Amino acid sequence: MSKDTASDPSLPVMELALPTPAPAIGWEEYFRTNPPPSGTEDAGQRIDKFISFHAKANRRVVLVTSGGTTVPLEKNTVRFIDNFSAGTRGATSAEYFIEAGYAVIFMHRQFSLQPYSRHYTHSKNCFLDYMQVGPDGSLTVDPKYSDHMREVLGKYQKAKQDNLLIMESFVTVEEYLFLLRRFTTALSTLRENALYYLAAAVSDFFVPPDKMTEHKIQSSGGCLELQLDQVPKVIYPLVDTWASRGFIVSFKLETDPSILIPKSRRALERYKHQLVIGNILSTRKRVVTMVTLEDEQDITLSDQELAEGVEIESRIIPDLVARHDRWIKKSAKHAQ
Ligand code: PAZ
Repeated sequence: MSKDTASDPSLPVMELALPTPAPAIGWEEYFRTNPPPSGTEDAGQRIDKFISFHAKANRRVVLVTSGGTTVPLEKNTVRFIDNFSAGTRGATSAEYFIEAGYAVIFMHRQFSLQPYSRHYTHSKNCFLDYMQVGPDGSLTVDPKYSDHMREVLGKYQKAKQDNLLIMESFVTVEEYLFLLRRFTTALSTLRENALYYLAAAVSDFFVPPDKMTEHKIQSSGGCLELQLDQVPKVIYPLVDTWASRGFIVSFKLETDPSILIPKSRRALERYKHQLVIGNILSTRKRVVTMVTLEDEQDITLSDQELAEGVEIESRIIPDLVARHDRWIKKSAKHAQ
C-alpha cells in the first residue's frame, strides 16, 4: 500500500491540498502504546558500534532504507498487505555511497535486493548459471561473467574489509518504524556528517494489534471488510528531533506525473527537510527529479545510457554528495 493511494489521483491538484500537519500526538502515542518488536534493541546496539567506529575516523555515514513494508492482517500472520519495492534503488545507491567514501547502514526489507549480491540475485539467471565445471571436475565461474564478477567481488570485499556496510532487516511496518527511530537517533550523534536516504516504500495504513485477529481469517465468513488505521507520519519527528542536524532526503513515488512535483514540494513545506527525490513508477530507472523548496532538477538517462547499463543511482549519489558537502559547509559557517 503505497503512500497517497488513498487520494484520488484524478482530482485536480488544488483539491489534493492536504490539511496542516497533524500535531505530533500520532507518533508519540504509537510508540507509547506499541511495544518494540523483539530484536530492535540488539540491532540498535550493533548500529551504535558501527557509528562509533566511523565517528572515530570522522567518516560520513548514510542510513539507506530500502524495500517495502508489510502490514499483517493476523497476529499469526498468513495474510498481509505489501508495498511495492524490489529494493533496487536502495541496494544500488548503497554501493555508490560506499564508492563516494560513506559508510552505509542498509536498513532493508528482508530478502529484498542487497548491495553487491543484487548483481546475481532476483535476476533471470539462477546463481548456478554463473558457474561451470572444468574437465578436471573443478568448479569455476563461467569466463563470460568473470570480469564483471571480479569487479563486484573486489568492491564487496573492500567494503567488508573496511567495515563500510552494515545490514539490518525489517518485514512489517511496525518493525520498520521502531528500527527507524532507533537508528536515526543513534546516527544523529554524527550531526551534519549524517545523511538519511529514505527510499523504502512504507505502508500508510495498518491494522493496530488490538484490532488484529489472533488466528487466520476464515473465508467462511464471506466478504472481508478491512478498516485500516493511518500509520503515523514519522518523518515529522525524524526531521524535528531524531535526526535534526543531518541531511535528510525522502522519496516520493507517484503514478500520475501531474501530481509528483506539487506533492514533493508540499512534503518539503510540511516537514522542512532538505530534499525530496520524486519518481514515477514506470520511469523510475530513467528519470528522477531532485526537488527542493527553491528549485527542481531532473536527472535523466538517455536511451543509449540505459542500453549500456548505466544506473541512474550513479548520477543521483554524486549529486547528493555535492549537496551534502554544501550542507556541512553551511552549517559550519553558521556555527562560527
Ligand atoms: O526498490 P525499487 O527500485 O523497486 O523502487 C524504488 C522506489 C520506487 C520504491 C523508491 O524510489 C521510492 O520512491 N520510494 C518511496 C516510495 C513512497 O513514496 O512511498
